[in-house]
Amino acid sequence: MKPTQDLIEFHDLAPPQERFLDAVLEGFGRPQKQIPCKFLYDQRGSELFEEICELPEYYPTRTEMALLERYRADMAAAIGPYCQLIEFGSGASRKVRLLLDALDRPGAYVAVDISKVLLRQSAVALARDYPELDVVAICADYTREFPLPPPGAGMRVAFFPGSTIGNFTPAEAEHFLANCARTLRGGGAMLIGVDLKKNPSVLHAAYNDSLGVTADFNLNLLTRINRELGGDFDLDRFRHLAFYNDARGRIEIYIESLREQTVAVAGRKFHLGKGERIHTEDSCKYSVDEFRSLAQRSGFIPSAVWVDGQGLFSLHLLRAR
Ligand code: AVI
Repeated sequence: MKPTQDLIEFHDLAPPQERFLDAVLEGFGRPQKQIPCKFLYDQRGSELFEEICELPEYYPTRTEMALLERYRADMAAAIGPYCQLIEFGSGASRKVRLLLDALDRPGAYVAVDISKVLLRQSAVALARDYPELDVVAICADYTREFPLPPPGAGMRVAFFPGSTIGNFTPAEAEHFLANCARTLRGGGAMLIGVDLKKNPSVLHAAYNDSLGVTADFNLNLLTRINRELGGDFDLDRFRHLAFYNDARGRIEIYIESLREQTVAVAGRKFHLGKGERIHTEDSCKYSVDEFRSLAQRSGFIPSAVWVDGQGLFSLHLLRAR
């Protein structure tokens, strides 16, 4: 068996970490208190998110997997042989295997993720299972520009599943897609998973699951502040709040204070009124046409789109101009 270091090419391009403390102090200083959603994903938060993906109410993961399984031959036909597949936020590199199994002699897989340990483990495991594939792992923040290996003989394809694009504001999404379109220009394409607008009761259930896993995922931010920033949040004095904002087409997620209270973070005191909310995440939902327009504005030519029979989730193939 090849030694691990010979199986993959690894590049550490991780930016100096934005300090959690700075983000919390800055966010708590705003009229609408907020914490950027990327801080939800510490070790425990990532584990809880994996649990969310298995919940009966959380349809996106299984619906997207089913779409990939059902239509991957069409996707592979549109992509052609020897492609270079670049996955943003590759995590455990699970979904990409469905695609790799259908592709015609894929040339290279470039996994990009900010979580170094998971990235390396998953890339090595994948390289062992796909010995013909060149596997490159890049530890980077994919929302910023970073160098990629040169394209190969086939199409360069960016893979961005999971509707993570929904956690960006529409303006951020357009900016991110425009950067991708630039990277992929000259014949490249993007395959991206996008959660669809639907009956709000389905969305409400997906973000307010009956086991309370999403609540734990959200409130874990306070546990993280207590542990890492010397916070004194009493979790019993807060609750998870998630609802669909119809006008803005998004699920909004907050931590709500159940009473008037003062909390400390790194020796600084903050007042919270009863019912006051800390904004922790948005999850934007798009109709197929809305997303195609967004992609077009970003420099892509929308090509095929695959949607499940219940109209829950979409996978778009976008061609770069
Ligand atoms: C990662 N992201 C696509 C998830 C979503 O559905 O917006 C994050 C999430 N937050 C609560 N549940 C899931």
